[in-house]
Amino acid sequence: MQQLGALEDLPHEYREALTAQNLVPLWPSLRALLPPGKPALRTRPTCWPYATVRPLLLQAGELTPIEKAERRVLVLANPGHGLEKMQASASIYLGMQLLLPGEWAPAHKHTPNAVRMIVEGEGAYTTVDGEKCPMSRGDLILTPTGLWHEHGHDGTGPVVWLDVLDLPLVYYTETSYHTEGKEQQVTATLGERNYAHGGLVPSPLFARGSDRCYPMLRYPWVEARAALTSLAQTQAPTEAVQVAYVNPETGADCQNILGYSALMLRPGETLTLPVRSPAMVFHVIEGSARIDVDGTAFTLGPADTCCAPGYTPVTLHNGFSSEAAFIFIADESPLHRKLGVYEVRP
Ligand code: 1HN
Repeated sequence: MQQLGALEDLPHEYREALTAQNLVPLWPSLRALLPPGKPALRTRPTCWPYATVRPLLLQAGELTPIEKAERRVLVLANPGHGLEKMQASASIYLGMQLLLPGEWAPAHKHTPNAVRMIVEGEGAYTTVDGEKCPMSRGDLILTPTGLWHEHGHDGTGPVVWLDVLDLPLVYYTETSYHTEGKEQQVTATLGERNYAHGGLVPSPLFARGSDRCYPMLRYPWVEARAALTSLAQTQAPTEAVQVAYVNPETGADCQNILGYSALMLRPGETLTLPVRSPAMVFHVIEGSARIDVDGTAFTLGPADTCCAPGYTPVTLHNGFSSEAAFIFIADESPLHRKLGVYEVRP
């Protein structure tokens, strides 16, 4: 490959003349912008064990009242991007949020899309677009772009959830902002009930399609788990047991930018994932797994979270011979497909 000229090769006065006119020579940066064969990856394989996050999050509950935080969150920041960037990967933001009994996180809406994966506790709920969604371990609740949302807690113990947002991308595109709102009236029954039976959607008077862009906001863990365990009974042992969280009206990804799925690792199973362009996040719901990201191995138990950069080999292994592991996965594939940069490497 041709070695290109460096900035230092240019006369000092010439460089100053360029700078004074807001001009920059491309060739000294061309190889860094377009590295050969594979992108330069800032995203580092990183693990956030819940045993280390939880006490610090509970301490935040003592140090900072909810009124002073609005959302009491510890961000899972990837050191490869710099902690101050508060991103897990190029397009994924992760945070662990704590809500204590009686607390209230007031209504707002914003341009980034969010989902919540409930990690611990009972009695909290989030109201999204007038739909009051109860929160239980493993439930996935969508808060798509532009929908009002607020969180409350009628229970007795701490409730913790994992927030996943496309905030780094939305922020980068200079489209990130929020609007404060008033407490919502609960106006809708749970939309999920209309899609509780596979392959059947409401079709009143032969019409088809909901008038809502996001007809299903809550994906209960009992349903996702049941789908995985029944798939495991019919799937060939060589096929991965994985389900995608989709819009039940269209079958498309449930959100525009990040994709969500749940995976069951059978007892003793080892799964080598295809090497793909999107970065991924793994969060263990039940059981445990060893996740090997190009030679960096993490052992994850319930509520532990890790991330892997794109273009990188990832192997998942369930060392238990008797118990299945259930893993929630977030990735950047809807974004990569829309951009036309989605790749699977041989
Ligand atoms: C947000 O609105 C929530 O509503 C949580 O709970 C985390 C992180 C960045 C920006 C907005 C929430 C967030 C957030």
